[in-house]
Amino acid sequence: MNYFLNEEQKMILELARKIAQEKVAKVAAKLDETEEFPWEIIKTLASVDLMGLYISQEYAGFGGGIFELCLAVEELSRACGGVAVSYSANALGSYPIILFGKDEQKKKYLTPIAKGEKLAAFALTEAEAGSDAGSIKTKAAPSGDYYILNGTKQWITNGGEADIYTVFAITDKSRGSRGASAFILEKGWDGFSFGKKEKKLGIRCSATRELIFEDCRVPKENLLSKEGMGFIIAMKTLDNTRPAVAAQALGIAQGALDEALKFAKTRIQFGHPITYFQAVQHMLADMATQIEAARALTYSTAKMIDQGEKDFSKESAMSKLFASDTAMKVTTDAIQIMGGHGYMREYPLEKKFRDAKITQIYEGTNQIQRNVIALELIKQSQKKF
Ligand code: COS
Repeated sequence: MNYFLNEEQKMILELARKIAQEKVAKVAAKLDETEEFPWEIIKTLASVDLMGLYISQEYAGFGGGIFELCLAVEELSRACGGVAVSYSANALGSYPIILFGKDEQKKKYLTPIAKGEKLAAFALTEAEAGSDAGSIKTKAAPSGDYYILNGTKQWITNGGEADIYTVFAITDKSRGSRGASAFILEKGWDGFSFGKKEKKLGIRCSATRELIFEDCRVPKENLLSKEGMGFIIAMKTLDNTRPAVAAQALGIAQGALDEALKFAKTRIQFGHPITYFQAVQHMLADMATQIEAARALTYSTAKMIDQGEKDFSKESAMSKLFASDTAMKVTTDAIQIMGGHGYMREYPLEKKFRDAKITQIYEGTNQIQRNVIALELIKQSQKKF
């Protein structure tokens, strides 16, 4: 399929592909085993200016958007889903500032992120606030020139590794989700510490930790937008970044198809490579078709966002839903084609299968995506008729 990339987009794709093939693929299995954060790769990405792809040139970024981010995430993910999410969680942490930051906040925080000097993270989830993001309990109480934060965030990607955190906390309990506010926090501040690194099924080299706030003093100038805007900031951020999860899923699926096809062409059974058999051919055909459909949906959504469309919650949720379900299906079938080989850790497929699962869960489970799609569908149909 030709997506008519411009020269800059072709360059981004080729650069990300080269790094994925030459640097990431070689260490993916080792990083999975050691669960070591991929700092070397992040430094390489920074050295070729890929860390600030979606940040405006005014703040030292490349000036691209979600589409460019998706191109890079997809390529990295073809080689390793864990590396890809460490890269894209940086965007997730940056987007509240990109969308709602004041100029001084953007200058101070986006510039080092764009240069790859600092890494960002997004902290919304809590032990009792996963799908129900409106029920967070972390509190931010005003006190002079500061807010005092108390509470714990759970399962924060890039937690402990990142320097800059966009954190959501309640400033007015009586207003429900409308009482939430968003803040920018820095690693190292008094009263801000981290829990242990979680052990995960997949994306193992990425860091997932608790963030613990104990009377953490946050300067008032680090409030994003206004008090009470936190939930909207979180929702708008997720609308923007869900296509990047779709791109991660797409990359995992494409990587799995690449492996299965390579194997099937050389695996001889009953006197033929197994690509000779229609049962295998049909599985390969379905995998390729689903991947291309997911890519078309994801790229169209990313372009819709970058073109400045106002309303894209539905399309964003659709991309994430369809691409992540595709990744799960394709990695399952890729293992089936490779049989026992696919199941063995000697081959990269079992890791891709483990990495795929999280894409159906984070940045909103696929059940939440279906809720978002259905509600938007109903809302839009009421507007039309
Ligand atoms: N953009 C802008 N505003 C939005 C919005 C969006 N995408 N989604 C909701 N809002 C607004 C609503 O319009 C409503 O505004 P008012 O207070 O003015 O009426 C407010 O936010 C509350 O919306 P709603 O009542 O729909 O919120 P719910 O508590 O029912 O939650 C879901 C809605 C389930 C969609 C939300 O909690 C969600 O996305 N959950 C998943 C969270 C998630 O992705 N977690 C992963 C964290 S990052 S790994």
